[in-house]
Amino acid sequence: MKEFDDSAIVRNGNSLIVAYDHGLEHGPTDFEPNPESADPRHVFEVAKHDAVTALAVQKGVAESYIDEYRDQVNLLVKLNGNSNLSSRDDYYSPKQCSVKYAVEELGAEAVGYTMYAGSDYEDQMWKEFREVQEQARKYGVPVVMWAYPRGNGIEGKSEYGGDTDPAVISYAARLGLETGADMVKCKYPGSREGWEQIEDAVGEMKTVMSGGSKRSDKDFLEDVHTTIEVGCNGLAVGRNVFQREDPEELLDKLEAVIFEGKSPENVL
Ligand code: FBP
Repeated sequence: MKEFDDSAIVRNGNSLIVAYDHGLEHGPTDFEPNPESADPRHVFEVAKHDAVTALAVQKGVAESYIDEYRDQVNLLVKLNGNSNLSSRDDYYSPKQCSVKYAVEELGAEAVGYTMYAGSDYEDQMWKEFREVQEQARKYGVPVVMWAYPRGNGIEGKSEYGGDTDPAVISYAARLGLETGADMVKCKYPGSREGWEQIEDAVGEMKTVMSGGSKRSDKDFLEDVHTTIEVGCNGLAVGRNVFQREDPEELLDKLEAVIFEGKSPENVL
């Protein structure tokens, strides 16, 4: 495949991915703070912002809207997903779309896959991911792993420090390197040292911070800037963008922090 740095979803080594798969992952409740965000067209319009290097959506949303936005939005098709309605004995995110379909039919520039390392279903997900990664190489598109350590294998252990435990997050990130991801998307572990631990584990592989629930511009930009300072390659963000009534304003600030290396104090 062509070098990841030359791919459409990277600019000057970094990425700002707007994630909009929440209708599947969390349901319409995530659209309540800003009801117009329930309309995918609204988020495609937001993703036209210069700062955004890709929009991550599930295949159905891509099918319905991408033709209209192809020239202005780089498509990242999220290949698997898991609703809040299901009741399983452990975390599993079933695959809904093949790489072939994403690339040939939808024109995806990149693909994404959630890996719940630590789940009892981990083996099944590795098998799916292996197919995804090898097909992605065949088609020359980068693979972003949503690296989410969750499940019975870790959550019951006495040494587990919760979902911001840097030891567990960096292990999950390392699995992305080991299995051939081009980029891992990780939850912020709560500190600069925590993100350094992630960077120490992943070699040259790219990392992006996962946005999380909506917080103030200041708090959000400080976390983003902290990660960028220690080697992170950007952000994959959903709620902090589409739950705002004026997402363009935040995207302007994120552009300055992620691509121009500015500090939050300089942009707020
Ligand atoms: P946010 O920035 O809103 O956290 O979105 C990133 C993301 O990974 C989405 O792609 C996904 O829908 C959601 O978070 C999953 O969050 P969680 O599994 O923590 O509920």
